Amino acid sequence: MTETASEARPTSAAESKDLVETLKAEIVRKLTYSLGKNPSVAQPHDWVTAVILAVRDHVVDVWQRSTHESYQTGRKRVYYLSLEFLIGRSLADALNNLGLTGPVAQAMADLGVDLGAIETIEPDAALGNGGLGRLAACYLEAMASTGVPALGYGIRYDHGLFKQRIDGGRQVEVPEDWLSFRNPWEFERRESAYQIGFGGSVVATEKPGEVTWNPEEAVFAVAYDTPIVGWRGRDATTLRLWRARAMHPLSLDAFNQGDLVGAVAERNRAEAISKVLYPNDSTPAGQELRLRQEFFFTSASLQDLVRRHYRQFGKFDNLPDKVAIQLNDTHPALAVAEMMRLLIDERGLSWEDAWTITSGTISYTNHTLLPEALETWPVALMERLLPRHMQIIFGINARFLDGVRRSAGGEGVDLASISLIDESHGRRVRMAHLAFVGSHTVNGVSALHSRLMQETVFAPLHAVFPDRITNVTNGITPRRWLFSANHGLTKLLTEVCGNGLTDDIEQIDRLAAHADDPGMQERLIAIRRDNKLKLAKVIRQETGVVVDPAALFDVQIKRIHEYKRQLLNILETIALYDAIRSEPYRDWAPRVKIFAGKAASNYGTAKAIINLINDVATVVNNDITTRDRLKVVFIPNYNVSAAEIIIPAADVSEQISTAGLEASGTGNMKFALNGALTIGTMDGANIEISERVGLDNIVIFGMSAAEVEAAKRNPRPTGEVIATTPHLEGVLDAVAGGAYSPGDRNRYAGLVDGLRANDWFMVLNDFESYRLAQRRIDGLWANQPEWWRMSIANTAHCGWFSADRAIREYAQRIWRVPAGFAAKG
Ligand code: 26V
Repeated sequence: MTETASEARPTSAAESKDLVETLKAEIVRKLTYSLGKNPSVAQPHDWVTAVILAVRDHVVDVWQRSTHESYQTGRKRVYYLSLEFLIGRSLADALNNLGLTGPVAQAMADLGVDLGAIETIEPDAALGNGGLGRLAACYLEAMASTGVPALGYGIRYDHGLFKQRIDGGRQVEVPEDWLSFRNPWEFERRESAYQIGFGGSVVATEKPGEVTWNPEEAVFAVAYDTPIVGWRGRDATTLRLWRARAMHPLSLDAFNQGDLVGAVAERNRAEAISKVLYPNDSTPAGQELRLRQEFFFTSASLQDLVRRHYRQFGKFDNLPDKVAIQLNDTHPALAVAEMMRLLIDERGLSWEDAWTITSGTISYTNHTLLPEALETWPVALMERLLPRHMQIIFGINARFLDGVRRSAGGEGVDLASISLIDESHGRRVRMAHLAFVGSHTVNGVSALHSRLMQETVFAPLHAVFPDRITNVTNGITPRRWLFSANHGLTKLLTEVCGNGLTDDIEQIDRLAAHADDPGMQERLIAIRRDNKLKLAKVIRQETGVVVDPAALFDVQIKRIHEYKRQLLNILETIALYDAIRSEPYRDWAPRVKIFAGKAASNYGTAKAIINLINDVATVVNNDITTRDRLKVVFIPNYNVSAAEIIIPAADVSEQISTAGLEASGTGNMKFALNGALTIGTMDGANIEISERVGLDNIVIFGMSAAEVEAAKRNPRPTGEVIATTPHLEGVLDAVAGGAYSPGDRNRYAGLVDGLRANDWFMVLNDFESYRLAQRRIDGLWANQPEWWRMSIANTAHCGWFSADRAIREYAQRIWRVPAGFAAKG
């Protein structure tokens, strides 16, 4: 293989001086000729853009070589279809992977600019809501790092996830505008545009059995490509995002009649498709625009890959050998019907051949079992918007149900439960069933989640296809979440575990031998302290609250959701506050309770929880009795960049979802890898973390998934739970009575009434167990050598949660594509 960017990194001082000079020249060239700015008048924003453009050239070198190579060798390629990619900033990651962090910083310093100070100008690309979108971003980077040829397909939203401001303790949503300064990473591909149809009718052609779909409306999907470079610049993947453009930007008829609004109506309607990301995690919006988004990007992506394949091979029967399509949740589930349509209607294949190819190519990842989160679309809406696809779905369903009925034991099967159409709620298409039936493999994202898929939501389908569901536990990229985010720890780790660590993160287990070494512990304490000082500065800037870096930093950062139980955390915080006030002279372990996260704008309960956290913060932070022992902060506008600062500074990681409801979690992995101790339930990937770090290195509490199930079937009266749980009544009464909202005493009456009426998420049931677990944490914190022994065990045993490992599992067991690079680089 040819020498690549980071392998070509300088070995001598002279070479590195040359490199810095070259980079300086490249950056100044971009500033001058691409931005038209003279260095003497360039603003920080111009400098960042110039650096990105210069670095992008290095990425492009890698990208073109690897794309060319995979094309030449005809290797199988992975197409990752995802409505969300939560990328965050890209510069630091790209520099890090190219081995250019130091040289570029030096080049900028020579030019009189502090790179660290201006990097934060790059906007966060927030084209995702949370875990599902961040996972897609980690996987694109990990595919580039493990040498799996891949393309990620999604939508280039003009506006990503809203920005969050906290105003008087309440969340206010502000539109996000990441493209306002253009996006220097992307390449617009005007030549790669596809027509996407909607509505209209299906008519028979003169050939018997053949039909054509005549859409009434069509929009263009225009491609924008961003290269994602992998570790050591050995390979790169492509993120191809689609933008909707009108076929006719202006109606001249309307214009000539003076109807200026009507003249751009078609354009507005078309371009609405890629206007904004749905903040879709309170309830699926169920709106037509969302369905249009889903079909828009699915169709564009499939047309693109089908065309590319045909151009290269001139046939379709080998599609499953050359193409693996991964559906990131059901959002692209229409791929099953669209692939059938493309192969049958546009390429003339038979139904049977098209089905063999479609189901041999597609696989599907499920990311949640919450019944209210499973997508369904009204048949009537589908018939109106996608009449041909609805026909195809009926066709798939009829053949599927028929096949089951005729199979051995088929008479006993409850066909209504496996049907793609839910007839009990006014005829709706079950997108998860469609994805399941149209895929060769379906996976969950943690061991527990995959097992629950088999036992609950997909049990009837699992009985028909017992080999289809498998598990691939999620992973995170160690490049961003350890090497980039935590320089101090990375330096120590490479010293202790060897330089090979950065190529094979699982070598991190060599740290385990040093768990009891006081010298090692001292160094880790110093690193954590530095990270906490940085975070304390951010907290002060963002909230005005001064926190002591010597205190225990206890962190819960994630989307605000009842099942994630921020409410349990804040209620226990109140109990702790009461306890400190009633025994002010006890030596309480000083704590800072740190929260961050966004609530969907239409999710009232989640917003009330944010409000409560802020109200509790106001009371606690102004109370002189608890001043040195307890602080509560809510950091506004949680995003990827905030996570990169917060996680390396955490002592405790809160992973306290109601067991059975968090499919995996990935924040839990990032914290543990950075050495935080987890307080968590036996849920999602927490279980696998506990298995790897050992039960004596994690603080587990609460009901198991099975216990939650049993309690839901046979609920204990909440009055009884409250009466038998110490401190709980007092805490609830205080919140409900307005002790934390003196200006509006009724503010939380509804929230507390809700809990008393129905403790669906087991907040009351798990309260005491959680409180005791927190007091166990206090005890551990008091014994610092023990604490740091545990912390070391967490870092040492979490290398397995690398996205590289996850990608290798997908590559071997689902995609059947060889990873280009072995574990060691
Ligand atoms: C959607 C909805 C909509 C209805 C109400 C409840 C609800 C809850 C969650 C969602 C989002 C579902 C998709 C998702 O983001 N799942 C997350 O995927 C991560 C990556 O696999 C995983 O780590 C998280 O546990 C899982 O919640």
